[in-house]
Amino acid sequence: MRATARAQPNIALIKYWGKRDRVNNLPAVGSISVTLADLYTEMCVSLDETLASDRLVVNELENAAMLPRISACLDNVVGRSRRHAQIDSRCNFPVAAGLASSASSFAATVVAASAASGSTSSTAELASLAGRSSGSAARSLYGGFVELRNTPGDVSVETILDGDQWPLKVIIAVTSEGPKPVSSGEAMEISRKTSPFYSSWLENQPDDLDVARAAIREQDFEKLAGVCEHNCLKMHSVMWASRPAIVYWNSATLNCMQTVRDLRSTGSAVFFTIDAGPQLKAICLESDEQRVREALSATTGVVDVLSSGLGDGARLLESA
Ligand code: 2P0
Repeated sequence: MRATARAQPNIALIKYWGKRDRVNNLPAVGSISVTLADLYTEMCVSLDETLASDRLVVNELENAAMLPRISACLDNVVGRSRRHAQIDSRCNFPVAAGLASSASSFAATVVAASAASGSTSSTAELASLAGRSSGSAARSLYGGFVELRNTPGDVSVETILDGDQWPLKVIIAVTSEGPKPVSSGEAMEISRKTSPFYSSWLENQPDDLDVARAAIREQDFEKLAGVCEHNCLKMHSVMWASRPAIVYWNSATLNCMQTVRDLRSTGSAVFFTIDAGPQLKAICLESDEQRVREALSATTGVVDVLSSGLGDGARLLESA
C-alpha cells in the first residue's frame, strides 16, 4: 500500500486562465504546454491503517498548508473511506513561485495514490483526476507538446508531438524565490468576476490554440513564438485589468523580456512566456540554448537560471 511516482512540471505555451466549473475545477479554456525533463517532483504515498490523520512532508519539512489539497486529491483517487496517508514529497526546484510545482505535485500524487490503492486507472483517467486538484496538473500526465481540450463535464488530454521530434529547450530565469502573493485559483476568480477583457479572452482562445497546434505540427518556430507571446501577454492583460489588479511581474521580469527581444532581434530563435509568478521562461532552439542562458544570467535581477529539455509524462517509480 505504498507507491512512489515522479512527474515533471509543464510550461503552458497557450495558457489556462479561468474556470468554467469551480466545484469540479474544470478550465474555461483549452491549453497547450510542454512537459519538462529536468525539474521534477517525487511523491511517495503510504496508505496506513495505523495513522490517525494524513501527513505531508515536503523536502523533509512538514507542510500543513498544502495538506488539505493533497488529502482531497487522495479522496478523489482512492475514495473518501480510505486509510490515512503519509505523503513524502521531494521537489528539485522552488515550490509555489510560478514554476508549476502544483502541476508536478498533483500529477505525481494521482499516479502514486492510484498504485498504492491497487487501482489500474488509465492515463486519461489519472489526468482527469489530477485536473480536479489543479487544472495544469492534467497536462503533466503526458510528455512532449501536450494539448488539454474541454469536453462536456471533463477534460481530455493528449500529446500533439513527442519532445524528441522537436527538442526545444526551456530556460527559466528565476527573479524571486518567494511564494506568490495570490494563488492562481483565487486570481482566476478575480479575473472572471472583474476583468473587462475576460470575455474576449475566452472568445479568442480557440484561434490561438489552432495556430499553436499547427505551428507545433509543422515545427514552425516563428509562428509558435508569435502566438505564444501574444497569448501570454493577453492573459496578463486580463489580470492587470482586474480589480484588484493582479500583477505577478517584478522589474527583473521586464528586464528578461527585453533580453529575449534583444536576442531575437540579433538572430536567436527564442521567445518568452510568463505564468502566475515573476519568473520568465524562454523557449528556444537547442542551438541557441547557450546564448540564451548566458544572456538571461547576465540580466539585472535574475537570481538563478534553470534549463530543461522536454520530457515524459508522470510515471510510477516503485510500488509495494
Ligand atoms: C497554465 N497557470 O496554463 C496557467 C498559466 C498559470 C498561468 O495553470 O486553480 O495551479 O489549481 O486549477 O493549474 C496555474 O494554475 O490552477 C496555471 P488551479 P493551476 O499553466
